[in-house]
Amino acid sequence: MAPDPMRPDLVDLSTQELGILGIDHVGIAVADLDEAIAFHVDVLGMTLLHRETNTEQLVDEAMLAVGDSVIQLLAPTSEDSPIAKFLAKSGQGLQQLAYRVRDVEATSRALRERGLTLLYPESRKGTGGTKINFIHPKSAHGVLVELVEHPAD
Ligand code: CMX
Repeated sequence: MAPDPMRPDLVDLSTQELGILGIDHVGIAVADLDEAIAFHVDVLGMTLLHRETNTEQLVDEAMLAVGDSVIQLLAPTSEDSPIAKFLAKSGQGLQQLAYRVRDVEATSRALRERGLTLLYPESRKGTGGTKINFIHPKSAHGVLVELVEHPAD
């Protein structure tokens, strides 16, 4: 990224220096998790990697492998779930783009310093023992961006 002459206070950080390692997964909001898993496995030939309920995020979710990539299916467990709100407003579809990061607190801090709105003051529990935070879609060209730190990274 070229230095911004209007913001000499900002250091010229690359995605590597921000600790953004690559795309972790793409998340799809679905109404019925079993039906969506069956479609992705039986029709599209993907492999079911993992399934869990996240009581903090109020979602039933599944991770599926497609080649070297992963998609996440998300169904609401209650009317208060962000996924329930998304389904009510937009219907089923792409809900989030998730980047794998080395250190979610460090990346969140660096992005806040650059004026972005992060949803949580501290990271929360994500899929499979990960730590997560989100960039609000209004700060990221209309995309809900999840930052995911894996325990092994
Ligand atoms: N992608 C893009 N835009 C979105 C969006 C999404 N997923 N969800 C909401 N928006 C837009 C709305 O359409 C709305 O836009 P307009 O003002 O132009 O109509 C705007 O964002 C509204 O934002 P808001 O009033 O602040 O909040 P909402 O009640 O719509 O909630 C959000 C949005 C992102 C704060 C909420 O969905 C949230 O907290 N998400 C993070 C948690 C989450 O998604 N958990 C489930 C997944 C868990 C996991 O991945 O493990």
